[in-house]
Amino acid sequence: MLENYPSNMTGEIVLGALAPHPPHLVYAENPEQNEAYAEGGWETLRWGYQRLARKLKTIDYDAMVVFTPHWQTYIGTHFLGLPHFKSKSVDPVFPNLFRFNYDLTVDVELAEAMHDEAANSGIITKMMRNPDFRVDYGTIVSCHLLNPSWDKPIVTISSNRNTHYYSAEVMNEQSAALGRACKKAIEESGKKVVLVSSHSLSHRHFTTEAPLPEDMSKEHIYNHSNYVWDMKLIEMMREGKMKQVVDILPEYTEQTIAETDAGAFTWMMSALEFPQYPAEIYGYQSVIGTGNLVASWDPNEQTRELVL
Ligand code: 2X7
Ligand code: FE2
Repeated sequence: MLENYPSNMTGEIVLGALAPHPPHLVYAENPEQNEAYAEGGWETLRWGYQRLARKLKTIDYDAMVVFTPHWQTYIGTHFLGLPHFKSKSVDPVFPNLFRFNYDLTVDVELAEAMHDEAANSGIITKMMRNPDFRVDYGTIVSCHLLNPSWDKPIVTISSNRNTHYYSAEVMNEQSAALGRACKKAIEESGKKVVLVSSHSLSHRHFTTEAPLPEDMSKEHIYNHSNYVWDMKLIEMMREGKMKQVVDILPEYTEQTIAETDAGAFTWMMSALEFPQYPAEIYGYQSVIGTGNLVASWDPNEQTRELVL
Protein backbone atom coordinates (compact mmCIF):
# COMPACT_ATOMS: atom_id res chain seq x y z
CA MET A 1 0.00 0.00 0.00
CA LEU A 2 2.91 2.39 0.48
CA GLU A 3 4.26 2.43 -3.10
CA ASN A 4 3.99 5.08 -5.83
CA TYR A 5 3.85 8.31 -3.87
CA PRO A 6 5.03 11.24 -6.01
CA SER A 7 7.05 14.06 -4.50
CA ASN A 8 8.42 17.58 -5.25
CA MET A 9 5.13 19.23 -6.28
CA THR A 10 3.70 22.39 -4.75
CA GLY A 11 0.28 21.55 -3.29
CA GLU A 12 0.06 19.82 0.08
CA ILE A 13 -2.16 18.24 2.70
CA VAL A 14 -1.84 20.52 5.71
CA LEU A 15 -3.95 18.50 8.16
CA GLY A 16 -6.01 15.33 8.38
CA ALA A 17 -8.97 15.35 10.78
CA LEU A 18 -11.10 12.52 12.12
CA ALA A 19 -14.44 14.33 12.50
CA PRO A 20 -17.43 12.28 13.70
CA HIS A 21 -20.84 13.41 12.46
CA PRO A 22 -23.62 12.42 14.89
CA PRO A 23 -26.25 15.10 14.20
CA HIS A 24 -26.62 15.31 17.99
CA LEU A 25 -23.46 17.43 18.12
CA VAL A 26 -24.84 20.15 15.87
CA TYR A 27 -28.22 19.93 17.63
CA ALA A 28 -26.46 20.48 20.98
CA GLU A 29 -24.69 23.63 19.65
CA ASN A 30 -27.95 25.36 18.61
CA PRO A 31 -26.57 27.08 15.49
CA GLU A 32 -29.00 29.39 13.69
CA GLN A 33 -29.08 27.05 10.65
CA ASN A 34 -30.67 24.19 12.63
CA GLU A 35 -34.39 24.20 13.40
CA ALA A 36 -34.32 22.06 16.57
CA TYR A 37 -33.48 23.35 20.06
CA ALA A 38 -31.30 21.56 22.65
CA GLU A 39 -30.29 22.10 26.26
CA GLY A 40 -26.67 21.15 25.43
CA GLY A 41 -25.16 17.67 25.67
CA TRP A 42 -22.03 15.72 24.51
CA GLU A 43 -19.68 18.49 25.73
CA THR A 44 -16.55 16.31 25.68
CA LEU A 45 -16.83 16.00 21.91
CA ARG A 46 -18.07 19.52 21.29
CA TRP A 47 -15.32 21.14 23.35
CA GLY A 48 -12.77 18.96 21.56
CA TYR A 49 -14.18 20.07 18.21
CA GLN A 50 -14.03 23.71 19.33
CA ARG A 51 -10.36 23.36 20.16
CA LEU A 52 -9.61 21.72 16.80
CA ALA A 53 -11.63 24.44 15.03
CA ARG A 54 -9.42 27.06 16.75
CA LYS A 55 -6.30 25.27 15.50
CA LEU A 56 -7.73 25.23 11.98
CA LYS A 57 -8.13 29.00 12.13
CA THR A 58 -4.34 29.23 12.54
CA ILE A 59 -3.66 27.08 9.47
CA ASP A 60 -3.47 28.48 5.96
CA TYR A 61 -5.61 26.30 3.67
CA ASP A 62 -7.67 26.61 0.48
CA ALA A 63 -10.25 23.83 0.79
CA MET A 64 -11.58 21.01 2.95
CA VAL A 65 -12.03 17.59 1.35
CA VAL A 66 -14.55 15.40 3.18
CA PHE A 67 -15.06 11.66 2.70
CA THR A 68 -18.49 10.71 4.07
CA PRO A 69 -20.29 7.40 4.81
CA HIS A 70 -23.72 8.98 4.27
CA TRP A 71 -23.37 9.61 0.55
CA GLN A 72 -23.38 5.99 -0.50
CA THR A 73 -22.69 5.07 -4.12
CA TYR A 74 -22.72 1.53 -5.48
CA ILE A 75 -21.09 2.23 -8.84
CA GLY A 76 -17.84 4.07 -8.29
CA THR A 77 -16.71 7.05 -6.24
CA HIS A 78 -18.53 10.36 -6.82
CA PHE A 79 -17.35 13.95 -6.22
CA LEU A 80 -19.46 17.09 -5.69
CA GLY A 81 -19.18 18.92 -9.00
CA LEU A 82 -21.09 22.22 -8.87
CA PRO A 83 -19.84 25.45 -7.24
CA HIS A 84 -22.84 25.97 -4.96
CA PHE A 85 -25.35 23.82 -3.09
CA LYS A 86 -28.17 25.22 -0.96
CA SER A 87 -31.01 23.26 0.64
CA LYS A 88 -32.25 21.77 3.91
CA SER A 89 -30.58 18.60 5.21
CA VAL A 90 -32.80 16.38 7.36
CA ASP A 91 -31.34 13.39 9.17
CA PRO A 92 -33.46 10.37 8.14
CA VAL A 93 -33.12 8.68 11.57
CA PHE A 94 -33.10 11.80 13.76
CA PRO A 95 -35.37 14.37 12.04
CA ASN A 96 -36.26 15.57 15.55
CA LEU A 97 -32.65 16.74 16.02
CA PHE A 98 -31.36 17.80 12.63
CA ARG A 99 -33.09 19.98 10.06
CA PHE A 100 -30.20 22.14 8.89
CA ASN A 101 -30.36 24.89 6.26
CA TYR A 102 -27.05 24.81 4.43
CA ASP A 103 -25.53 27.07 1.84
CA LEU A 104 -22.09 25.90 0.81
CA THR A 105 -19.45 26.38 -1.87
CA VAL A 106 -17.45 23.68 -3.60
CA ASP A 107 -13.92 23.80 -5.00
CA VAL A 108 -14.94 22.23 -8.32
CA GLU A 109 -11.46 22.59 -9.80
CA LEU A 110 -9.99 20.49 -6.99
CA ALA A 111 -12.87 17.98 -7.19
CA GLU A 112 -12.26 17.53 -10.91
CA ALA A 113 -8.52 17.15 -10.38
CA MET A 114 -9.10 14.36 -7.83
CA HIS A 115 -11.77 12.78 -10.02
CA ASP A 116 -9.43 12.75 -13.05
CA GLU A 117 -6.44 11.42 -11.13
CA ALA A 118 -8.55 8.65 -9.61
CA ALA A 119 -9.99 7.78 -13.02
CA ASN A 120 -6.47 7.68 -14.51
CA SER A 121 -5.45 5.19 -11.86
CA GLY A 122 -8.32 2.85 -12.82
CA ILE A 123 -10.93 3.82 -10.19
CA ILE A 124 -14.53 4.18 -11.40
CA THR A 125 -15.55 7.82 -10.80
CA LYS A 126 -18.31 10.33 -11.50
CA MET A 127 -18.88 14.05 -10.95
CA MET A 128 -22.18 14.98 -9.26
CA ARG A 129 -23.64 17.77 -11.43
CA ASN A 130 -27.27 17.65 -10.28
CA PRO A 131 -28.16 21.12 -8.89
CA ASP A 132 -30.94 19.59 -6.76
CA PHE A 133 -28.63 17.07 -5.12
CA ARG A 134 -29.04 17.12 -1.32
CA VAL A 135 -25.66 17.11 0.44
CA ASP A 136 -25.53 14.40 3.12
CA TYR A 137 -25.62 15.20 6.84
CA GLY A 138 -22.19 13.61 7.44
CA THR A 139 -20.54 16.31 5.34
CA ILE A 140 -22.60 19.05 6.94
CA VAL A 141 -22.06 18.02 10.56
CA SER A 142 -18.28 17.52 10.22
CA CYS A 143 -17.78 20.74 8.24
CA HIS A 144 -19.97 22.81 10.55
CA LEU A 145 -18.13 21.67 13.67
CA LEU A 146 -14.66 22.10 12.13
CA ASN A 147 -15.45 25.45 10.53
CA PRO A 148 -18.71 26.99 11.82
CA SER A 149 -18.14 30.11 9.71
CA TRP A 150 -18.29 28.03 6.48
CA ASP A 151 -15.78 30.43 4.91
CA LYS A 152 -13.82 27.79 2.96
CA PRO A 153 -14.93 25.74 -0.05
CA ILE A 154 -15.35 22.04 0.40
CA VAL A 155 -15.29 18.91 -1.74
CA THR A 156 -17.30 15.84 -0.73
CA ILE A 157 -16.26 12.35 -1.82
CA SER A 158 -18.85 9.55 -1.70
CA SER A 159 -18.41 6.14 -0.11
CA ASN A 160 -18.40 3.43 -2.76
CA ARG A 161 -19.87 0.50 -0.80
CA ASN A 162 -17.05 -1.99 -1.34
CA THR A 163 -17.28 -3.37 2.20
CA HIS A 164 -20.83 -4.49 1.65
CA TYR A 165 -20.53 -5.46 -2.01
CA TYR A 166 -17.20 -7.30 -1.54
CA SER A 167 -15.42 -7.17 1.84
CA ALA A 168 -13.66 -4.86 4.31
CA GLU A 169 -10.34 -6.03 2.85
CA VAL A 170 -11.34 -4.94 -0.67
CA MET A 171 -12.50 -1.61 0.76
CA ASN A 172 -9.09 -1.12 2.41
CA GLU A 173 -7.29 -1.66 -0.91
CA GLN A 174 -9.69 0.50 -2.94
CA SER A 175 -9.75 3.41 -0.54
CA ALA A 176 -5.96 3.32 -0.13
CA ALA A 177 -5.70 3.63 -3.93
CA LEU A 178 -8.16 6.54 -3.85
CA GLY A 179 -6.05 8.20 -1.12
CA ARG A 180 -2.91 7.94 -3.29
CA ALA A 181 -4.74 9.45 -6.26
CA CYS A 182 -6.18 12.33 -4.19
CA LYS A 183 -2.77 13.09 -2.68
CA LYS A 184 -1.23 13.29 -6.16
CA ALA A 185 -4.04 15.52 -7.43
CA ILE A 186 -3.69 17.85 -4.43
CA GLU A 187 0.06 18.14 -4.92
CA GLU A 188 -0.36 18.92 -8.61
CA SER A 189 -3.13 21.45 -7.85
CA GLY A 190 -0.76 23.69 -5.89
CA LYS A 191 -3.43 24.02 -3.17
CA LYS A 192 -3.25 23.60 0.58
CA VAL A 193 -5.90 21.13 1.65
CA VAL A 194 -7.41 19.80 4.89
CA LEU A 195 -8.65 16.21 4.66
CA VAL A 196 -11.67 15.18 6.73
CA SER A 197 -12.56 11.59 7.53
CA SER A 198 -16.17 11.91 8.71
CA HIS A 199 -17.32 9.02 10.91
CA SER A 200 -17.71 7.39 14.31
CA LEU A 201 -15.40 4.59 15.51
CA SER A 202 -17.47 1.73 17.05
CA HIS A 203 -20.95 2.11 15.68
CA ARG A 204 -23.55 -0.01 17.44
CA HIS A 205 -26.28 2.36 18.53
CA PHE A 206 -29.32 2.09 20.74
CA THR A 207 -32.59 1.53 18.91
CA THR A 208 -34.59 3.65 21.32
CA GLU A 209 -33.89 7.27 22.19
CA ALA A 210 -34.04 8.85 25.66
CA PRO A 211 -37.15 11.06 26.09
CA LEU A 212 -34.77 14.01 26.20
CA PRO A 213 -31.97 13.12 23.69
CA GLU A 214 -29.45 15.39 25.45
CA ASP A 215 -30.06 13.77 28.86
CA MET A 216 -26.45 12.82 29.56
CA SER A 217 -27.45 10.51 32.44
CA LYS A 218 -28.63 8.10 29.70
CA GLU A 219 -25.53 8.28 27.49
CA HIS A 220 -22.95 5.46 27.54
CA ILE A 221 -21.01 3.23 25.16
CA TYR A 222 -23.06 0.34 23.70
CA ASN A 223 -20.88 -2.37 25.27
CA HIS A 224 -17.51 -2.89 26.93
CA SER A 225 -16.06 -4.78 23.98
CA ASN A 226 -16.58 -1.79 21.68
CA TYR A 227 -14.98 0.45 24.29
CA VAL A 228 -11.89 -1.76 24.57
CA TRP A 229 -11.52 -1.90 20.76
CA ASP A 230 -11.87 1.89 20.47
CA MET A 231 -9.28 2.45 23.21
CA LYS A 232 -6.86 0.04 21.51
CA LEU A 233 -7.14 2.00 18.27
CA ILE A 234 -6.65 5.33 20.05
CA GLU A 235 -3.56 3.98 21.85
CA MET A 236 -2.08 2.99 18.47
CA MET A 237 -2.92 6.44 17.07
CA ARG A 238 -1.05 8.05 19.97
CA GLU A 239 1.93 5.81 19.18
CA GLY A 240 1.93 6.79 15.49
CA LYS A 241 1.19 3.26 14.27
CA MET A 242 -1.19 4.17 11.47
CA LYS A 243 -0.12 1.46 9.04
CA GLN A 244 -0.85 -1.11 11.75
CA VAL A 245 -4.21 0.52 12.50
CA VAL A 246 -5.24 0.32 8.85
CA ASP A 247 -4.08 -3.30 8.70
CA ILE A 248 -6.43 -4.30 11.54
CA LEU A 249 -9.37 -2.19 10.33
CA PRO A 250 -11.21 -5.08 8.64
CA GLU A 251 -11.23 -7.05 11.91
CA TYR A 252 -12.06 -3.94 13.97
CA THR A 253 -14.86 -2.97 11.58
CA GLU A 254 -16.43 -6.41 11.83
CA GLN A 255 -16.12 -6.68 15.63
CA THR A 256 -17.52 -3.24 16.46
CA ILE A 257 -19.71 -2.63 13.37
CA ALA A 258 -17.46 0.42 13.01
CA GLU A 259 -18.21 3.23 10.61
CA THR A 260 -14.70 2.66 9.23
CA ASP A 261 -16.61 0.33 6.87
CA ALA A 262 -17.07 3.39 4.62
CA GLY A 263 -13.39 3.61 3.66
CA ALA A 264 -12.88 7.22 4.77
CA PHE A 265 -10.24 6.49 7.39
CA THR A 266 -8.13 4.30 5.12
CA TRP A 267 -8.43 6.93 2.36
CA MET A 268 -7.16 9.66 4.69
CA MET A 269 -4.33 7.58 6.17
CA SER A 270 -3.18 6.54 2.71
CA ALA A 271 -3.21 10.17 1.51
CA LEU A 272 -1.14 11.08 4.60
CA GLU A 273 1.25 8.18 3.83
CA PHE A 274 0.31 6.31 7.03
CA PRO A 275 1.69 8.69 9.69
CA GLN A 276 4.35 7.41 12.04
CA TYR A 277 3.96 10.47 14.28
CA PRO A 278 1.41 10.78 17.13
CA ALA A 279 -2.16 11.82 16.45
CA GLU A 280 -3.54 14.85 18.24
CA ILE A 281 -6.40 13.57 20.43
CA TYR A 282 -9.17 16.12 21.14
CA GLY A 283 -11.88 14.00 22.79
CA TYR A 284 -13.72 10.66 22.89
CA GLN A 285 -17.37 10.21 23.88
CA SER A 286 -20.35 8.03 23.06
CA VAL A 287 -23.37 9.34 21.18
CA ILE A 288 -26.48 7.14 21.45
CA GLY A 289 -24.06 4.27 22.23
CA THR A 290 -21.57 4.80 19.34
CA GLY A 291 -17.87 5.56 20.03
CA ASN A 292 -16.67 8.90 18.65
CA LEU A 293 -13.19 10.39 18.50
CA VAL A 294 -12.12 13.87 17.41
CA ALA A 295 -8.47 13.68 16.36
CA SER A 296 -6.05 15.13 13.85
CA TRP A 297 -2.78 14.34 12.12
CA ASP A 298 -0.54 17.36 11.63
CA PRO A 299 2.29 16.69 9.15
CA ASN A 300 4.06 19.85 10.34
CA GLU A 301 6.29 18.96 13.28
CA GLN A 302 6.50 22.64 14.35
CA THR A 303 2.74 22.94 14.93
CA ARG A 304 1.94 19.37 16.01
CA GLU A 305 0.66 19.33 19.61
CA LEU A 306 0.09 16.94 22.47
CA VAL A 307 -3.53 17.92 23.13
CA LEU A 308 -4.90 15.23 25.45
O1 2X7 B 1 -24.51 8.98 11.52
C1 2X7 B 1 -24.57 8.84 12.71
C2 2X7 B 1 -23.48 8.27 13.41
N1 2X7 B 1 -22.51 7.95 12.76
C3 2X7 B 1 -23.44 8.04 14.81
C4 2X7 B 1 -24.38 8.25 15.77
C5 2X7 B 1 -25.65 8.74 15.63
C6 2X7 B 1 -26.21 9.16 14.49
O2 2X7 B 1 -25.71 9.25 13.27
FE1 FE2 C 1 -22.84 8.07 10.55
